[in-house]
Amino acid sequence: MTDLWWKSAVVYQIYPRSFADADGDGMGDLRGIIDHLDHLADLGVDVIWLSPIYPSPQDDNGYDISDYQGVEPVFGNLEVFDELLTEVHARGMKLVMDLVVNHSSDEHQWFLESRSSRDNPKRDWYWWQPARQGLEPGTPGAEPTNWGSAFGGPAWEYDEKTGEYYLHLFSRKQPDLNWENPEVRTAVYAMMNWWLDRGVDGFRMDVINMISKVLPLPDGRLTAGSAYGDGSAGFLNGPRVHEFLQEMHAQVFAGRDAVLTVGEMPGVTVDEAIQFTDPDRHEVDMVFQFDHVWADRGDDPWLLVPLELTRLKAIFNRWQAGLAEVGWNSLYWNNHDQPRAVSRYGDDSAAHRVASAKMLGTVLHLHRGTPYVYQGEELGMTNFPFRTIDDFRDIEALGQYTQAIDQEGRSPEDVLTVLRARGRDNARTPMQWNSSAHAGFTTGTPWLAVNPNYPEVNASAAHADPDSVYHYYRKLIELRHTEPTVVDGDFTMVLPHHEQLYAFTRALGDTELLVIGNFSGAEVRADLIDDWSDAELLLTNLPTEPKDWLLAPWQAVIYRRNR
Ligand code: TEU
Repeated sequence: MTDLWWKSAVVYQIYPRSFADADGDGMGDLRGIIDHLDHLADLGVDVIWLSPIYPSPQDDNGYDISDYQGVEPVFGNLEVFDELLTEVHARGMKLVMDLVVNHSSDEHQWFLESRSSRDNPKRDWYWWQPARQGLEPGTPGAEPTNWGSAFGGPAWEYDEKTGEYYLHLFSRKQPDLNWENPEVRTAVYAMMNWWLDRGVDGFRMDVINMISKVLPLPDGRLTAGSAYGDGSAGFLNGPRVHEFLQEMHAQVFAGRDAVLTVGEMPGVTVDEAIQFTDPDRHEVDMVFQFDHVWADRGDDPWLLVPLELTRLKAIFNRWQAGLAEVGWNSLYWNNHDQPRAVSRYGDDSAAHRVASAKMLGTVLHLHRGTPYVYQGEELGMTNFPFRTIDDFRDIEALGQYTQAIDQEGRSPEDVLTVLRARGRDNARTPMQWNSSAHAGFTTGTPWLAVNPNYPEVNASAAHADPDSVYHYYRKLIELRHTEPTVVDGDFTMVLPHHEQLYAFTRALGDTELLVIGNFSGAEVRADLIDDWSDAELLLTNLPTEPKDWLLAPWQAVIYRRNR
């Protein structure tokens, strides 16, 4: 058995504003979470990751924090937070917080001081720079570098009061903290220790591989059709990131053995991930990388590329092989930034929604790594039928829409087609609890519309139906808890070039598991070279077992045999 508890754990992510509203203001809250904890305990998850609940202007739904040591009043207060923590622990689960310290809100006290004058002691806590040499400050193109922000527009905001620009890789209300300044790091570590002393069980660290920047900040490569340079080489996995994380470990995590640390790292490579998660290096426990959710992305961001299963499998295979000896990865299809997996990589039509949601869960949960379930995934929740841009609330969708149309000459319909399929609001529609008004999410008016399929797709229907996605996920989670091969077994891809079937084995000691998922709406035969005829069927998502290895549309199977 493994000594690192989180290797056999399953994490459930809650996006608080969309989970459950107890006070009727249309926005989820901490009391709403407390009311629904049994839904999670019965599912069998070990850890809850809470997206940000701190005071925030909510420009990016809480990923813009104006006070790291409090609770946003819309969500509750510290007293209710402590109650939540107690209730989570009472059910044998852990609670992990979101740590957003690449940037703060522009309304954080630190930034208010920093922007107040050039000689303020906190000036250097953020990235302030003068206009590009020879250019008039505040005029187009005078930004210190050509970087674009993730949410559209330049990554620099001109501040007239002091005549300089500040850096924001995300919205202009999310200024980047300057990690080169040791005072910033000390303040962040103190805040983290404060939460851990309060009893929280760890942190998911937002874009933590962006905290170290290349000095001096370099211009990015310009690509055809894009208004800004790609600055990522200047801020992804920068020169001091390992040093900063090791320092954080020493200052915060040393001696706190049971905590969990997860580094969200867009663009991290396998080799870097090994370094980040090698236990001997004391950085983070696992990475949260993006390659498999970018598998349906082409060079042109405003063109939908259909999923090629062989591409998806090659990505997973590379990560499974790369971290086989040292390092650890997160496993996820969904989170608050991704469209719903059943609509993206499965089939959300009435005929196949349930089967394909279970198939996706089977394939994911049987890999090596720590699986994450994002709220609603356990119900097979789907993308939302967005019509116009007015249906979206996400700052990323709105900002990118404006940039693509106004600055890059795209057609609104092309951009909308991609946002409907990939937009983050797909994941953020309210959790569907039951078939009453607004899916039981709120008695008020929900901040974002509820998916109209809630009369059919909801938790109370799922609890009552033994064949629901929910009860199937329960079995997947239980399998990870009871079958060590799922946790520690070696991974081998089978049929890597097959275009419909995703097949692999896991092996540990005498035990070998075979997993096959049919990623298509057709019947497909698995032509296995190995003889698995004596194996025992552990789980399948359909009423009948395949005959002669003929898998029904979206069927998944898990077999076990002794070697
Ligand atoms: O997201 C990190 C990130 O890289 C995003 O750009 C994400 O890949 C993109 O939005 C997908 O379309 C984190 C948070 O998870 C996200 O919600 C925040 O908006 C972002 O950081 C800034 O804090």
